[in-house]
Amino acid sequence: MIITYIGLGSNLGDSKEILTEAVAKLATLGAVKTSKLYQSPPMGPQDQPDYFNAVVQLSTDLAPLALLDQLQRFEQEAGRVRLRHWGERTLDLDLLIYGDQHIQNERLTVPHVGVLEREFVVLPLLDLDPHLDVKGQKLQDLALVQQASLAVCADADWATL
Ligand code: ROI
Repeated sequence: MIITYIGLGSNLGDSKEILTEAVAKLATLGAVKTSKLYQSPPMGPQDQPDYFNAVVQLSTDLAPLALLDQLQRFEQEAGRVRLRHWGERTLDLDLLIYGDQHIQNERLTVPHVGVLEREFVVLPLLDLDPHLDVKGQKLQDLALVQQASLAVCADADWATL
C-alpha cells in the first residue's frame, strides 16, 4: 500500500459539489482522508473566480500511471472544461506525491512542481501530515506557510455529505 496525495481544485460550476463527488470517486481507489476545504485567489489570470482547493490522502495499490489514468477519467466524468491556459476549470486532480518516489516521464512529474510553491497545495498537505517532508524540505518550515492568504471554508469533514 502506497500513501499518495492528490490535489483537488475547481472554480467552475458548483465547486463544492464537484469536489465532494471527486472525493467519493477517489474513495473507490483506496482509503481516503481529506484536508480542510479552502478558497484561494487564482494563480494565473486574475479575471477568473476564486478556486476551491483541498488535498486528499489516498492509500492505494495502483501504480502511478494507473492512478493517473483514474484521475483523468474522474476529471472527464466531471465534465471537465478548461477555457484557457492557467484559466478556469471544472475539476483538476493532480498527483502530488506518491510514497517517497521520484517520477519523471512525459505524463508525470512527481513530486508535483507545485508542492513546495503553492500555498493552496502546501496548507492542505499540512492538515493531513504536519511533519511532511518533500525533497528534503519540511513543508511547515516554508516561508509561504506564515504568509498564506487562504480562507478555510470548511473543516476536514466537508466531503461527507
Ligand atoms: N489557482 C488556485 N488558487 N487554485 C488552483 O487549484 C489553481 N489551479 C490551476 C491554476 C490555473 C494554476 N491556478 C490555480 O491550475
